[in-house]
Formats: sequence, structure tokens, C-alpha cells
Amino acid sequence: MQMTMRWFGPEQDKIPLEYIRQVPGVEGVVGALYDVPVGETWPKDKIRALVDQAHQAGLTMEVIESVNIHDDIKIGLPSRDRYIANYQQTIRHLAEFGVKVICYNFMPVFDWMKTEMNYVLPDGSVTMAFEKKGIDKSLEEVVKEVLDNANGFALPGWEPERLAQVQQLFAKYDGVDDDRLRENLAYFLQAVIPVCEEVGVKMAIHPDDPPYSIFGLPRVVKNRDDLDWICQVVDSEANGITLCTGSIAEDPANDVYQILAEFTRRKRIHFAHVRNIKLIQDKDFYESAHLSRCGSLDMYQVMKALYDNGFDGYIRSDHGRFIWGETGRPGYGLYDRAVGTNYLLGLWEALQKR
Ligand SMILES: [Mn+2]
Repeated sequence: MQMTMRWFGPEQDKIPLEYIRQVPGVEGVVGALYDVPVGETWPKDKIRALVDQAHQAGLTMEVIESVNIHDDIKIGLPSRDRYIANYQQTIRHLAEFGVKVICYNFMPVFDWMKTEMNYVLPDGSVTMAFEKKGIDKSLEEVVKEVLDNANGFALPGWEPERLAQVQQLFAKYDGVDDDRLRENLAYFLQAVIPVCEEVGVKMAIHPDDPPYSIFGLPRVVKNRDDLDWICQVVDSEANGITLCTGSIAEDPANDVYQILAEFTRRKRIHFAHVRNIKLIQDKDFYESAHLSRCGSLDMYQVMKALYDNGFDGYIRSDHGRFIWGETGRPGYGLYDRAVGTNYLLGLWEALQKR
């Protein structure tokens, strides 16, 4: 198991790598290029510069989050072949610089959805939340609220220029139902997994956030059966999962511990996002501190499912709250993620020494 933290690069992240290095137990950072348009090949010189920065700070960069998938691939347009060829080339380039795992998602239009970017908890800490009533409004309003409340930071998967045409983007997904989206995912995986096998990289799909349909959009990474289908459609260890406990648990029908156990045993969880959420009512929730008693998940059972089934992939604490006066990119402050990281490492040490 290798503990990591996500880092958005020198221009996009106000947290220096030196600080991340000082979080006990963190060995690597999870990074990405944010100045290459979605669908284009990531150039080697930019990858080299990114990886070198991590190495100079004494950290690994073996996980990329994310190489995003162009909408034309998800929609299944003829132009997808060009974007898939670029993706294959990006995989080859990343492999040359020691990247082992590529996190991605297959959600139409939005990478994730929260309705409250600055939700204040009773102790004064600030977190993100999702309340169904928050999306009972026009698409433009929902998009505007997320973008306006990002504290001035760019949000990956929420490119303002792409979402400026949100209605047109939705129209392009007309006729793409769950079955069609699934076919398009299979088409993509059949093309990229052989390249991954050749160069020693593993793909790791992130579950849908939230794991059910919103705005009538199709969803194909929602639950145990979806993950099982994905693992089987291209039956290769290189075709794996980023298991995000928060996202999976946003649907109370999902048994997150069982899912963790099964797919760890099947050697398909290459990257784990571990966070806790507090379900408020129905499927409304906020992102709580990592500690079990602060949320709805039993974090001991989460770590135990990984440990007992031989997890040896990469892991990171997921979103943190803003505490101790910190401000920044929603979900990605330093302090609460560092606290969460060491809680997870404490649970892991206890599991090892049981
Ligand atoms: Mn996640």
C-alpha cells in the first residue's frame, strides 16, 4: 500500500510539495496536467516537468488523476477514434515516466456534483454537501452556483468554457442511454487496455458521483454489478477501479465494505479514495471528517476490507473540510486531509499489528 495525496501543480495548488512531504506516511502525490485540452495527447516534456517536480520534493508520482475522456468517446461519435488514439499515446507517454495507474471516470457532462461548496458544520469547519433540492433548478443555475463558489480555483471536470454551452452538451447526449454509454465504455476499454498491458499501466475507473442518474443523464458506474460488468467486459488486471468510498456510499443501497472486499480480492482496486460522508436524509449528505463517528461510514471496516483482502495499490485520503482558518480549493485543503491521512494510517498500523 502506498499513501498519497492529490496535488494540482504549482500554478493550480497553493499547497507546496514540501508541505505534503511533511505529512507523516505520505510517499507520493497524485497529479495531472491541467493545460492540455481534454482529448489531446499529453506531451512528454510537460509530463517530464510534472514528474520531476515530485521527485525533487522526494515524492513519487505513479498515479495520474485524471486523464479525462473526451465527450465524443462517451457519446460514441465517429470522431472518437482520433481521441482514443490520442489517449493510447498519452498512456505510452505516461508509462515512460514511471506512471503505473491512471484514474478516469465515464460520467457524462459533469465529473461530480455537489450543491453546496461551502457547507458550514456545527464546529465551524467548512465542507461540501449534496442536497437533492439543490438540483431542482435550471442547469445553468446549478452550473453557475458550483463555478461561483469554487473560491477562485479551477475545478477539474468543470471547465467553464465547456459548460458555457451546457444545453448543447446535453443535446449531444440525446439518445445515449445506459446501454449505449456502456457500449461506448466497452469500445474505449477494448482499445486502451491492450496498450496498458503492453506498457505496464493500469486503468482505474472512478465511480459516478453521485452513483445514480441526475438530470436524466445515463450512469454506468453506480454499484457492485456495474463494477463487475466493467471488470468482465475486458477481463484484464489492467482494467481496474478507483474505489471511492464516498461516492459509492452516496447511495445507501451500496454495501461499500462488501464492494471493497470483493474487488480487492479480484485484484481490481488499484487506487482507493477514502473519505467519510454523513447521510442526512434520503440521499442528501455532507462530506464529514474522516473519523468514523463523524460520518455514516465505519472507517475501520473500510480499511479492514482492504487489508484483509491483500490490498497493495495506491490510496489517498479524499476530500477534507476546511479547518483552522484554511481556505482554498473546495475539498483540497492541507490540514484536514493530513489529519485524515494519519487516521487512515493509524487504522492500517493497527490492522497490521493485530
Ligand atoms: Mn473520489
